[in-house]
Amino acid sequence: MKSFTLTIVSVLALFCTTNADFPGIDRQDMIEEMEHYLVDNAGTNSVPIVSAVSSCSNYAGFASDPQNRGEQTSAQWVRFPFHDFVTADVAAGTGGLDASLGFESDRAENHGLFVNDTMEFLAPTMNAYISMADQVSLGVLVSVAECGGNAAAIPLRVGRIDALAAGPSGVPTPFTPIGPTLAQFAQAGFAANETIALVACGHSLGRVHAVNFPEIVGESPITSTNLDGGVTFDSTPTVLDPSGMNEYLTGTGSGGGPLVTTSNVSARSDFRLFSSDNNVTITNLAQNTGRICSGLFEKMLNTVPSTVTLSDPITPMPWKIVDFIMHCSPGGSVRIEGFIRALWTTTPPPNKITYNTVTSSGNVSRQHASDAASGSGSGLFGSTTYYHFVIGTDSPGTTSMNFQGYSYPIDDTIFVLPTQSTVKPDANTIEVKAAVLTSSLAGGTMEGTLYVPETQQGSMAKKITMVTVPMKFLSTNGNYTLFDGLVSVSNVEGVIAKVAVGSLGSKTVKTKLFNGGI
Ligand code: HEM
Ligand SMILES: *[C@@H]1O[C@H](CO)[C@@H](O)[C@H](O)[C@H]1NC(C)=O
Ligand SMILES: *[C@@H]1O[C@H](CO)[C@@H](O)[C@H](O)[C@H]1NC(C)=O
Ligand SMILES: *[C@@H]1O[C@H](CO)[C@@H](O)[C@H](O)[C@H]1NC(C)=O
Ligand SMILES: *[C@@H]1O[C@H](CO)[C@@H](O)[C@H](O)[C@H]1NC(C)=O
Ligand SMILES: *[C@@H]1O[C@H](CO)[C@@H](O)[C@H](O)[C@H]1NC(C)=O
Ligand SMILES: CC(=O)N[C@H]1CO[C@H](CO)[C@@H](O)[C@@H]1O
Repeated sequence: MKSFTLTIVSVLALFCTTNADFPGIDRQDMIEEMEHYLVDNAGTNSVPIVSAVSSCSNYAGFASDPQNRGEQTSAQWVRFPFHDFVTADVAAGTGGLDASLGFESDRAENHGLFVNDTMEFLAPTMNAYISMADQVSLGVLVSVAECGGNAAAIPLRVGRIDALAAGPSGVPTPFTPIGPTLAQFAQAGFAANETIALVACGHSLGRVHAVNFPEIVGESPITSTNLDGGVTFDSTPTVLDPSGMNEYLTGTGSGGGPLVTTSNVSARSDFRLFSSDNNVTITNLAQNTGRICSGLFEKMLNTVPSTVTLSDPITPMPWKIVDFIMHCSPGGSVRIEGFIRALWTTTPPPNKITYNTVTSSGNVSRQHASDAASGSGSGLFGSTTYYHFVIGTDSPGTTSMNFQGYSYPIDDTIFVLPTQSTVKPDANTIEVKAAVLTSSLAGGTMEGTLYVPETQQGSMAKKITMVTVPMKFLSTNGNYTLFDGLVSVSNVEGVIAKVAVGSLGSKTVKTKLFNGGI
């Protein structure tokens, strides 16, 4: 009994001290997923996130009559992390960017469409590799990039963990006096001058809406082409630039916007902040807007609970493998298949890519050629070209595929068989087939895991649930033993699968690569 308790405790300790990503999900896969979202913006294999803020004035939210709403997605995406992170207590190591705001949309301090518009838009693209909070960070980066800034200005990291419940309240409002406002930001790690600058950076984009704050801007801004009655902070609400700061300092244009000029003096929170140090910070910020705003946005996005370990910054990969799948024939021969992605700016890559495979004993295969280029895309970091490949491997024992100086690790000891596995969206079932080397099975048995994004109460963000797939013996194929398992799930979209025999785990695979997968 005693040793049983000790075992449980040490297993828990292991989970807590390593990192708190989902057990069984590799950091490298999280990094490559974020890289994909960052690079693949349009065309083949693209992710519809950058398009939501392209152009910067676009509204991709869910309110009716969107063209006449007076809303702007890039502004919503920059406002979201402020309301999410500012209740952090950095000394205690709690709170920060964790998407807890998704549960807090009904609080008066978070009034507006921005919380649920952001959560609803980003929910379909979250999965066990990429949390909602990581997507919120990406949202700020792409908004900056599309609103006059630079996509490389904010180094993007992954590893944020989503909260599963609301956090504390305390977001400053326009009526909050300056003392408590600065105290709240200080608790979240921002000095007074950083607070002034961060607020001014945020308020370079977007509007105060009459439907949210009639006591600040009145109701006259509401018209048939501005249904929410948006009043801009400055004369360039779709550019992250110093115009609002200069208009405040010189009394021109919007004069710094509604939170400076409103007749309701108690709601002049921007005026109180900007003037609190004799305009020193705002004057300096107007000279270096891009650099200072990017740095402060980065600090905001990287304010995370002490349980989170963020990755190194994501860098676009000139070469990578996507949608990698493995096959095992009845006789036990193994084939690998997938796409090579080239990322380039000026010189187009060749029409075919040559590659080889390498075994653990150092045997190098002859050079193979991919199929001809079959897809292309574009994005913030350049153009992409895709090449399908499929080849038999010297298995068991193949450990990598190599081309253009890039090496992709392969594990032919235990692997999911996507083209023999099936998703039935109507029945909400997923059938997983997988192979393991009989010598590695060593009389044991296989277990599968699905990482399923599920809807949850109180937030439009999804939560990832790990579903166990009981696996049964299916067949012996040469050196391999195949297993098969079927489970019901609450949702079949964005699911990731993995199999394991004891501590020997396979690579994870998106079930969109299965038959019928979405
Ligand atoms: C004392 C701190 C702050 C106060 C009192 C405040 C207050 C407000 C208010 C009242 C609005 C109007 C919202 C609406 O009607 O839709 C607004 C909009 C906005 N705020 Fe702040 N804010 C503060 C700090 C920040 C910070 C730190 C950021 C980001 C770094 C930020 C980014 C934005 C953006 C982008 C908008 C425009 C939203 C849109 O057009 O949908 N704010 N803010
Ligand atoms: C805030 O003040 C510190 C210390 O003087 C300075 O190093 C920093 O650059 C200032 N930041 C901003 C945004 O003004
Ligand atoms: C300012 O707004 C507050 C909150 O709505 C309201 O109580 C107050 O009467 C307003 N003051 C003026 C002068 O309009
Ligand atoms: C700061 O600038 C504002 C706007 O120009 C002005 O009203 C205010 O008097 C200035 N405050 C100080 C202390 O310079
Ligand atoms: C290495 O490759 C050669 C030629 O393809 C083959 O004959 C040999 O069996 C391989 N050795 C191992 C250890 O796989
Ligand atoms: C946002 O969505 C959540 C979850 O569906 C819901 O509980 C909440 O009331 C919504 N908030 C607003 C302001 O509509
Ligand atoms: C690693 C492994 O189990 N290899 C075996 C594959 O099958 C051949 C033929 O049965 C065996 O000789 C290998 O040892």
